[in-house]
Amino acid sequence: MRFDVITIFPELFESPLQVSLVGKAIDGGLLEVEVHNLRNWAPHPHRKVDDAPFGGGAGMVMAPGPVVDAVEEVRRPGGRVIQLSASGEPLTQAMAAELSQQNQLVLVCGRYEGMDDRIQEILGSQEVSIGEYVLAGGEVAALVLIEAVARLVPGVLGNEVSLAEESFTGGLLEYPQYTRPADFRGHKVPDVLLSGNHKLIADWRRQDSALPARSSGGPEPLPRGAQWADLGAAGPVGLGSGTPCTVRLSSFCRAQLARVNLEAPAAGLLAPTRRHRAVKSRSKGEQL
Ligand code: JAH
Repeated sequence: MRFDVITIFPELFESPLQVSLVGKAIDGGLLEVEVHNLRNWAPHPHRKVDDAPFGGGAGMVMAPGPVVDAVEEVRRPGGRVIQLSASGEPLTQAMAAELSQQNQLVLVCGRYEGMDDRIQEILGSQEVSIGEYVLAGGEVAALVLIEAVARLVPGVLGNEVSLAEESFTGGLLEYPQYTRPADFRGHKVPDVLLSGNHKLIADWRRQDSALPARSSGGPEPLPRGAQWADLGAAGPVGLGSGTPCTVRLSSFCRAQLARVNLEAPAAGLLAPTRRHRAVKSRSKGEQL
């Protein structure tokens, strides 16, 4: 797989592409990443890539000329163009998996207050966000995307077992992990993990699989008018799409929440809980 990055700060990509998994994948020839300086396509003698916004307002806008020229030069047939943006489509594990099937991704890193809208229009690029916050530019977001996608390219992750596990969990579920020492400053590793009983360990890990953290932790209102049911007992839960379903919650409550989310992810059904919250609730008798 090949990435072409368009940026005014190619230096930002130096060490992140040299080390760790991505660095090794590049060394091993599984991944090609070419970083292009946008100013190579900027007009002489000033090599300016920005200009004032039509209609007025603060700051500068990335001009369309250099970006469109750059992408048209580096893009190969079938290559996808992605603009990293604060308000694009959210990068998810599912999107990363889909992107890892592509032959080429051209990543356009904006700077200034944003990019001329005609860049997206002309290139047909997809706008992708790694989260709802404003960065100084798209470079760090592009690195995040490269890392998330690269490790899903066949052969890049040395340990294919991890990937198989991820396909089961969607890549987001994890159970708490521990290594030696079994007692660190009086904080002990759960006994079950030292028991050698693989069935018990598997059960414990299923029950204790942590859901992805949300910013506030705990339940939040469902979209489109759906309501949270009382999750302390069996009860009706709105799917958001108008399809009702019932979730029976037992002592495996958290694992079941995880499973429902896996089976109906599009419904945005159940807000994940933070691990520390769930751990606390376990000691209070399995109530969320
Ligand atoms: C900021 C152009 N989703 C994170 C993200 C990505 C890009 C930008 N901000 C946040 C950005 C300034 C100019 C892009």
